[in-house]
Amino acid sequence: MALNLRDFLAALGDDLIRVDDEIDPITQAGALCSASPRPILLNRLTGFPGWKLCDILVKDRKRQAKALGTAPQSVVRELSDRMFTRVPGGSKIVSDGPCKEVKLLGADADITKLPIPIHSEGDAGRYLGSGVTITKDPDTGVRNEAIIRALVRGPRKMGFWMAARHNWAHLMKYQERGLPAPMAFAIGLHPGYEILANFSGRHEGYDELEMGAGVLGETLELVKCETIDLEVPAQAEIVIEGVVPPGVREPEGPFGEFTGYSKGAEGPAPVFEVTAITRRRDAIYRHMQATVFTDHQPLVSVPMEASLYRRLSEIHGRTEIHDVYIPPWVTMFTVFVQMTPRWDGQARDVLLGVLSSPYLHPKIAIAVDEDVNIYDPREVFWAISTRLNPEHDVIVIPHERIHPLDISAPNVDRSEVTVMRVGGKMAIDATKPPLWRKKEREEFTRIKPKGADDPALQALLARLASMG
Ligand SMILES: [Mn+2]
Repeated sequence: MALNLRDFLAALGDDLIRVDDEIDPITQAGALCSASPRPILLNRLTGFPGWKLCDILVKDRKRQAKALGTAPQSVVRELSDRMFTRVPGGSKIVSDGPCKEVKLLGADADITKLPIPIHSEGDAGRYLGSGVTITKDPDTGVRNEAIIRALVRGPRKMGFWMAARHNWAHLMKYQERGLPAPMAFAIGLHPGYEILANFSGRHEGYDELEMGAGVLGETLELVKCETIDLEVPAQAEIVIEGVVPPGVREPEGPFGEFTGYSKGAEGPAPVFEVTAITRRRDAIYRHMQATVFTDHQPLVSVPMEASLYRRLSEIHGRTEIHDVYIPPWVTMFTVFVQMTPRWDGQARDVLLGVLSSPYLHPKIAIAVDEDVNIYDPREVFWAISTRLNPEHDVIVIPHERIHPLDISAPNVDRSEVTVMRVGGKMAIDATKPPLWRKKEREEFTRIKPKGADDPALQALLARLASMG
């Protein structure tokens, strides 16, 4: 049974918010998806008869767990284990698939006929922000995936900004040879694949979708594109095929991003020329609203949390890391680590590990102990307030490379490669004294209100907790 978007939506049951009112996807979907607390499906789209649009599939741990087939409290550990032990999953080329039910070639391949929304006020236009972007290394034949932003510039033309370094390296190889680079956008996959598409670490000999197949425990079915030399997931709702002509640059942006701002990356950018659209007959448009507190942050932060979990666990040979959390409300720039430090300096080294990883996002790293709930910001601020001595426990590191969309630091170069920002990073060690300082650590044992463990009070305590 091949995993796909529509089966995932069906399995959500009443968890899925179904909107039957007629909605203009271009001008109204952005606000609705942004406000939706859980998965949403727009059933009637003005100007796009027969189409549906969905979003907000993996915003919180509960739905991430559903996408990955695990429990909410073990998303990070389980994903980390599967990503690095089951890799790579199998893939096979099949001759046909659901994404080929409708084939639109030449002038019929008109992307303006897809219900692609304007995400935010002030955006340069309609943006495809949900396409799993597929390229191939012309030397090794290994594909790469990432999710990028692409501006609809006409029926068969998009402009795009690409921070994804592996895809970019592929495009540059074609450009150096003066050749158009084949590229495809696969829209509407099972969200487990969408999460893995955002993995940024090294993968040699396999791509992110095959990594996803390993994580999800299935064999990925791929079909060949109609007009370019590339393979795409057979179960996709929609596939846009095309080429990136070498050396062509045109203005792109502004585009409201996951940071809550629309500035930071606009400028000359490559273009994508559409050669074909293939899709399911009753295709569902998977949107990823790119504003704050949407799917946009967890789609990137979940593989980042899992990668960091593994990376940090290896510091000093073995470090007891319990969980890693990058809340959607910190725009991926702050990372919470729950750990038990054994030795002096261990928490600091873990924090430095957070700040120097395959990912450029982490700017602020905060470590707390196992008795602090990292999913409750009040708990984290309690730990910072009571366990932190700022003259010893805060490290500010100057002159680091930071995320291209972090406009708090200056853009030092808008080169061919990417926006280059250089700024500070900060490590905050809010852990207790380490295990080997037993006596000092004990002083930080949290007090419990009298009666907290009294069996006779448990029902009443639960009732009070539920009333908060
Ligand atoms: Mn990659």
